[in-house]
Amino acid sequence: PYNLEAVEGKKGEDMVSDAKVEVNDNIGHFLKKKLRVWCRLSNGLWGSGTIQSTSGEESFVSLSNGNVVKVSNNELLPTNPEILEGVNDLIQLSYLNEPSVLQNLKYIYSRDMIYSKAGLVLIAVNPYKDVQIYGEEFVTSYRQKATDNPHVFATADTAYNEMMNDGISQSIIISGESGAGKTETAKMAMRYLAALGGGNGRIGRKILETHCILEAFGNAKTSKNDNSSRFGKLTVIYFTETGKISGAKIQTFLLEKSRVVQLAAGERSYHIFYQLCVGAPPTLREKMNLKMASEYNYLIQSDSLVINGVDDAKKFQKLVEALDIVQMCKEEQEQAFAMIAAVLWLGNISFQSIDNEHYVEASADEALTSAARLMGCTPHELNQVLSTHRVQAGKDSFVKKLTLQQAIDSRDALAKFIYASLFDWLVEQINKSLGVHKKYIGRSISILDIYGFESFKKNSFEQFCINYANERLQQHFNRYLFKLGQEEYGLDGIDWTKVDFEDNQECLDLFEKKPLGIFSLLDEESNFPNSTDFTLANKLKQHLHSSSYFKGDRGRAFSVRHFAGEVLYDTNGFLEKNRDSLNSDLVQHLSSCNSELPRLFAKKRINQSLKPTISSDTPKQSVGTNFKGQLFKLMHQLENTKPHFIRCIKPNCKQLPDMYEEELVLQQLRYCGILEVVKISRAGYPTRMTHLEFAERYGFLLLETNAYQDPLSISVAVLKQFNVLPDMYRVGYTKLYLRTGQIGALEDRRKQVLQGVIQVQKYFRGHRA
Ligand code: AOV
Ligand code: MG
Repeated sequence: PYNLEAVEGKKGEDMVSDAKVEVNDNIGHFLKKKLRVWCRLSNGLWGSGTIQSTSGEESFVSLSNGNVVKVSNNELLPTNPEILEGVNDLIQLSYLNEPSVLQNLKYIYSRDMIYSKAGLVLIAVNPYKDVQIYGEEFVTSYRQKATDNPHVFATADTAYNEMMNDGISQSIIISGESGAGKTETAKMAMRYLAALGGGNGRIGRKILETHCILEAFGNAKTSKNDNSSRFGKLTVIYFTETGKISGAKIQTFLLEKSRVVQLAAGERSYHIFYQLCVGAPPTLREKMNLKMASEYNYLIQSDSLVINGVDDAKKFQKLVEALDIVQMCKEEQEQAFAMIAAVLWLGNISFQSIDNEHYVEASADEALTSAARLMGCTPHELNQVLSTHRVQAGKDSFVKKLTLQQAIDSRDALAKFIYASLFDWLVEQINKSLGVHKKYIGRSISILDIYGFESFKKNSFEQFCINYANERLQQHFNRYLFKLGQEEYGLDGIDWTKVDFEDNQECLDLFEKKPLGIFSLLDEESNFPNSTDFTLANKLKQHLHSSSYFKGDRGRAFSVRHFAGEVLYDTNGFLEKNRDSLNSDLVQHLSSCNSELPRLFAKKRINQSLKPTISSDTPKQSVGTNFKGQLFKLMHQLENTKPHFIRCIKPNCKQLPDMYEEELVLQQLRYCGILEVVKISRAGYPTRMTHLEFAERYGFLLLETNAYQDPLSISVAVLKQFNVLPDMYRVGYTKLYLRTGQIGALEDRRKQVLQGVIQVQKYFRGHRA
């Protein structure tokens, strides 16, 4: 085992290489020498203290607050020497244990340096305040590689350089719980890339302005995050041969539609509703008969109309500026806002019974007339489509009146459809504006920012889909960092001690297996005419009880053991949301409206339903199955890129600065396997290159060039010449494997030499001229 005394007083660097891969160090040495240790306290947290005495299996530890506690020796862990406090990369810790990792992150966080690394993974702890680390001077210093402190800029820089050097498309994959900082991190990564590949600046600026638009329409205040993304987003930025941005494409995933008509207490609907209500200029207000947010039923149901510290009116100005920048004309902007107002007025439509029967019609009031006008139809037509339903019986059709609940459902379905269609249309418009010439599609950097893992008091179909997406992403993370890496060593003849990790394939099977996985069973039940949320719950319990990731609960509920914790789902509404059926009358109605957008939305829907589906008895692909398919495609897309992972950590649940809740942080580190990542990284050789790649890249640096012929000999000669220690690399049958940090010196040397060559060329050119 690694001897602490022997290296105390040495500088960090040496100590690290001495520390090797000792992970679960023997505490005996610490007991004997009465050193500083971590001990687990009765509240489950870790405290640091000094051993006073040991008898048998127990020790007395004097804590830093003066208290002395008696603890079992099993509850003691070694601390790291002070010189290692606040290391940039967790792989530098001599003793790798949970309290040490926690302490290190806390130390860094308390100094407002929110980034650190766990081997190949960048860790970002949400500061919940403006930290002064994103200014132009930071961009410049990362561009010039003047600093090697971990930063999202550094990660983006690496992705860019690898794309340029290797010609391989890259991805920056950001994960973490809701509120952990994914969206902010993604924006920073794009800002840096825009600065690097800006070209004439316009396209970069456009890409950055899309955030403001998509956040207005796709983000909302939830109980976890005031600006929570309610859709998933992949932004692919394309680059030319010379590294300039040539265009971009945004791909979105499953927007949470239900929020438009239904809100949980304390939450808000999409920002755009409030922004429009308070920010629209007088002429626009008049045109749309716009009122304040507090007058709309869809918005007042949750008692939350404003967000602390957010000026919705100002945000609206920004939104309009952004729409201008992506070249959406004023007319189109107005059409989009009219759809938002139409949704709001739809929510105010009320129904009254006719002739004392239990059938209803819409009250002929301001809401009905305003909604109708905004959609481009008459109040009469709108009433007709909301309160009746055309039924086809053989060749004949007749009109059926609706009950109150049916009419409300039909109104809400229309509102949701309009909103979701508007969102898709906006993304399409933005993509047109960012459009990229086919010639340039090739090198790209994709930035993935999805909705984070969520567990509320009540979890429905939306959380179910969101958490499934996170489960998929976690597997990509695991596979890349653990599985593939380790398998490769074995195949290439490298000696290797395996590091265990939690594979979530079984949990994914629970969702995806056919015919007995949740999605399949859900589809089956969605197609039964008499099914209810209860029959669905029973079916799931009946078929899935044997999975250790599934647990049936009372009534309609069931729970899933996700990688990030157990979540209890309520099947209420699952079938309806999965079917997402829209009465064809509503679509017909929209297609006959006078306004352009409703007609466009209807046309798209009709085209979609004409597309052939996999089996003839399912009229339309369900939402769940469709989402699953989208994610498979996404994963496939990502597998063809070199990934760069960023893990965002939420330091507290209150969205407050300077507050570090150890238990919460620990949970997140555990769930995503950060400790294992560190173990692998420091035991492993994360830089891999084939002998040929290596020889081609660095071979020219050799002083004695003629002595070597084959790539392998050239590679080894390079390593020797640059004094890379034997323990820092391994030679496989096909590849070279290097420990972290080894390639840096070689790259620097290569750059210097190349720069030198360019200088010489310039010199000669100058002389010739
Ligand atoms: P999320 O994207 O991970 O949640 P966000 O990126 O929206 O989380 O971050 C939540 C809030 O934390 C932001 O609105 C900021 O106030 C703050 N924040 C995050 N990162 C930073 C940073 N680097 N500097 C300053 N403040 C920050 V969700 O989309 O809910 O899964 O669905
Ligand atoms: Mg987000």
